[in-house]
Amino acid sequence: MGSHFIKYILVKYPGYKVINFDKLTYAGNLENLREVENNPQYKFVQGDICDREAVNKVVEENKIDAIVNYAAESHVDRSIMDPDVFLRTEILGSFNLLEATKNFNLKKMVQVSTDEVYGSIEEGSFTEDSSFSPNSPYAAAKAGGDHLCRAYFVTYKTPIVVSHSCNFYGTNQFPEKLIPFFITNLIEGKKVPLYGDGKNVREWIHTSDHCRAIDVLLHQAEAGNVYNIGTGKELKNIEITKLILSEMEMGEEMIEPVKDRPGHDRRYSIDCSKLENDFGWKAEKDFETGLKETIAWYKNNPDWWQPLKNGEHAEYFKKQYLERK
Ligand code: TDX
Repeated sequence: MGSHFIKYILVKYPGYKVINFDKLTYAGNLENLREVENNPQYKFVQGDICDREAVNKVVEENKIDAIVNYAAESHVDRSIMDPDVFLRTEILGSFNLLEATKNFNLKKMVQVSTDEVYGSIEEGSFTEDSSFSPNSPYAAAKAGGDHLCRAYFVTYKTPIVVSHSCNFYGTNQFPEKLIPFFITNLIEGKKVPLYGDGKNVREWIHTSDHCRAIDVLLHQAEAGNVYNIGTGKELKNIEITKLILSEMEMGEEMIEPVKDRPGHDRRYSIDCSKLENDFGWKAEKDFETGLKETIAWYKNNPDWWQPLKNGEHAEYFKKQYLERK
């Protein structure tokens, strides 16, 4: 998601200098930024937000005036297998960025967070005033980082805005998340493992709409505010699976019902009227169109995802598969 935002900002604000500070974990990929690597307004610095000194150095040396925190370990299944790195990145990493924002008097920090911190909701939608009730180690770690953001604003008036977004989809997404995982499995002729009864509900936003929302928060939102970023486009996993199958002209025999994810949240839903009322922001990308484009991108770019799925990460996918059998 961070690479989409960098490309978006460089086009929209040609005078801005963008520093991409990235640890390049398994999910980071400089290929995604190949088209801007020679742009004089863009610079890549490899580093970890958990490393306080490295964060301070990059902020000071580049006279950074704003931070957008896209850095996260983001995959729920991995957080169930191995939560340690999630806690460090989401909590300690956010803490280091908040410290830098405070100590170097930055103008703004935008925390990119998730609707998962609110937990599961059977009916209705969470607002920005809903309390946190995270259910996975990933969600609890994100909630920890977000609580720190709140505390820094209340205690130090650190200029922080927190965003809670629904599920992203689009191109260049590591092929472990539901949509790219299912698309790439089907391209490879493999079945798609649907957890539990397949009726868990998620709300979906295209990467382009998310970029527009973060742009608004970075430039217009008042410090101390929290905003939900959603689309209202709620779908059961089985519905998405059928849409993908139909677009790829394949049948439902490709669905493999598997054991449920432990602690699997039933439904996420957020009310994002605050974002619309304050700034007139609305999602623009129609889900069916965005999904078609995403499928076409994965079909046309096997060189991007095949090495990720079948190379050094093959072990992860195998382990996941065995867990769910
Ligand atoms: O193989 C699968 N089968 C399946 O049924 C996978 C990978 C997922 N699922 C289900 C689980 C979820 O109900 O699909 C749904 C979506 O799963 P993920 O893509 O893993 O996303 P989710 O668990 O909803 O979390 C995501 O949304 C919030 C992101 O991974 C987070 O980073 C984000 O903050």
